Amino acid sequence: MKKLLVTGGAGFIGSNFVHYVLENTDLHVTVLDKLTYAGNKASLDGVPGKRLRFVQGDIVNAAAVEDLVQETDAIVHYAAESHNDNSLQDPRPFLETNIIGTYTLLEAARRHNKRFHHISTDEVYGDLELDDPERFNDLTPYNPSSPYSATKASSDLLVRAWVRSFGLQATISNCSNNYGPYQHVEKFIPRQITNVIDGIRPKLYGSGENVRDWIHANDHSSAVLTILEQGRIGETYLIGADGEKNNKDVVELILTAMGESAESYDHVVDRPGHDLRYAIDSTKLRTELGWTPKFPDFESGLASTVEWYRNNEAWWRPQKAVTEAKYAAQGQ
Ligand code: NAD
Ligand code: TDX
Repeated sequence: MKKLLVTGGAGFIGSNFVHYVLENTDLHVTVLDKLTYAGNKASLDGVPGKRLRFVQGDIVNAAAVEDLVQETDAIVHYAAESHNDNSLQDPRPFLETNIIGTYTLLEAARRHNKRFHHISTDEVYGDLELDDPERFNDLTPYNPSSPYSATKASSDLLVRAWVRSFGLQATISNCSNNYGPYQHVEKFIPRQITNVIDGIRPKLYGSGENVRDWIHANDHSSAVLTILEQGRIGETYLIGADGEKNNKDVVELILTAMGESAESYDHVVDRPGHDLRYAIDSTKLRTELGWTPKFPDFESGLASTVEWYRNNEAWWRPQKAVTEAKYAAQGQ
C-alpha cells in the first residue's frame, strides 16, 4: 500500500488523520473534500507537502470520484455531514452525503477492487442508561436516534452489504466522541472554549447529565491506521479510550483550565431526542490488533486543546459569529 485517498480530509478528524499519516508513514495521500462550511484547507497547513495532493470535489458526484479511486491503493472515508443539531434543522444534506456519497464511493471501489475503510460513529447504537453496566460492542444492535446517526447507520449497512454481496475488501470503525485541534466551533468542546475566550458563558443543553466517551483525535487516527493495515476484511472495530464524562463535568473542567469559576455557565434548551450516554468497549481492537491510546489523560488533552484554540484564533474566528447566531435562533 503506497497511496491513500482520504475523503473529508479537510474536516476535523480527517485532517488530524492526514497529519498523522504523513508524519508517521511514507504513504502518499490524496484528499477529496467538498469544502462545505465544515471543511478548511488551512487544517492541512504544515504537513509534508510533497506527499499530499488536495482535490476539491463532492463524493456524491460519480465522475469526480472515479479517477481518484482508480489510481489509489485504498480509500479511507471520513467525508460526512457530522453535526447532530444541523441534522435536526435540515436532514437532506445528511442523506445526500452520508448515504448517497457513501454509495457512490462503494460502487467506485467495487469497480476497481480497492481496499475501503469506512469511518463511523458509536451513535449508530443509540444510547445507554447512566447506570447500564454494558458498553457498546460490535454485536450491539443498531438503534440510531437522530437524522445524523440514522444516515451513518445506513452507510454502515451499505458497506456490510457490499462486503457480503460483492466481496468488497472493506472494514468499518465506530468511534466515540473526538476532541483536539481543528474541530469546528459548532461542536461542544470548541464552542465552550471559544465562548470563554470571547467572554460568553458556556451553554449546557438541558441538565448536562448526558455522558460522552471522549477520545483524542490523534488516538482515533492511530486506531484507523492500525485497522487499515491489520484489520480483518468484513470486520467492525469499535474505537474508544475509556473517557466517559458528563457534559457538566467537561464544562467545569474547561472553565477551571481557563482560569474562570467552575459555575459560570448557563443551562439552555435541550437538544430534541438528546442521547443520554455513549460508552465504548474497545476490547476487540486492543486484543486482536494490539492498539492502545497514547492520550488517555482527558484533562491534559483538554488543556492542550484549550492552548490550541488560544493560539489559533485566525483558524476559528471566521466561523464563530455565524455559528453563535444559528444557536441563538434555536434558543441554545
Ligand atoms: P467534519 O464536519 O469536521 O468534517 C467533514 C468533512 O467532510 C469536511 O471537510 C467537509 O467539507 C467534508 N464533506 C462534507 N460533505 C462532503 C461531500 N459531499 N463530498 C466531499 N466532502 C464532503 O466532521 P468530523 O467530525 O471530522 O467527522 C468525520 C467523520 O468521522 C464523519 O464520518 C463522522 O461521522 C465520523 N465521526 C466523528 C466523530 C466526532 O466526534 N466528530 C466521532 C466518530 C465518528
Ligand atoms: O453547546 C452545546 N452544549 C451542549 O451541552 C453543544 C454544541 C453540545 N452540547 C452537548 C450535546 C452532547 O451531549 O454536548 C454533547 C456533545 O455534543 P456535540 O459536540 O454536538 O457531539 P455529539 O452530538 O455527541 O456527536 C459527536 O460525536 C459523535 C459528533 O458531532 C458526531 O459527528 C459523532 O458521530
